[in-house]
Amino acid sequence: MAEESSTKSRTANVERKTKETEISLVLNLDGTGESDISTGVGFLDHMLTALSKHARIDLTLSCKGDLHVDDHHSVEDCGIVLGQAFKAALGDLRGIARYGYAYAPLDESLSRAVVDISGRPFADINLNLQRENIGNLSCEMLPHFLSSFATSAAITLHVDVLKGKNDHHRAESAFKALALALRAAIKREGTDIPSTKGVL
Ligand SMILES: [Mn+2]
Repeated sequence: MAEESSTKSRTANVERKTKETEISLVLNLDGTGESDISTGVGFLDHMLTALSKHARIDLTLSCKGDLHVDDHHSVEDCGIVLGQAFKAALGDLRGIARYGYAYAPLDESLSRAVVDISGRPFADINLNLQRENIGNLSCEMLPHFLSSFATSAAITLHVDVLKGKNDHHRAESAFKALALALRAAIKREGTDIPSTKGVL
């Protein structure tokens, strides 16, 4: 049973349709970092491509949202669906490292991400972005995306941009730090449930 658990592929396929967005997402946590992402929000595509690449997670994501309103529903709902898929793909959490943390720079910017795949939804996100928008993405939606992801994935997530002068760099270093932290946390190390409670 434990043997089977450690070799089982960790994948998920989530479809979600509301009056605001229609999203289709396929995730493989044991991938190579291949992605095909089209959310309608260019900078979010750029961030999720980096997340996939550096977490070594395969991600196919398509979102058709109400961008005639603004980017809010599309960005938030992509975070929710990514979290749902992440939680589903992880399954019973047997054998995973559970904790992960990483720093990632991008030129002058430096970010830190700390993850606990805990079953406890909590996010504290400080990106310190200065601009209103990056392309057609509202900067306020990036912390909202990360909070929505953490809540629906039922993980504890702290992301802090520690340094930076350029918002594109700040955001990208944050997503790269998150990718590296997730990669460490989802790594399969054994067959135990990594909790003194025996359950996560
Ligand atoms: Mn970039």
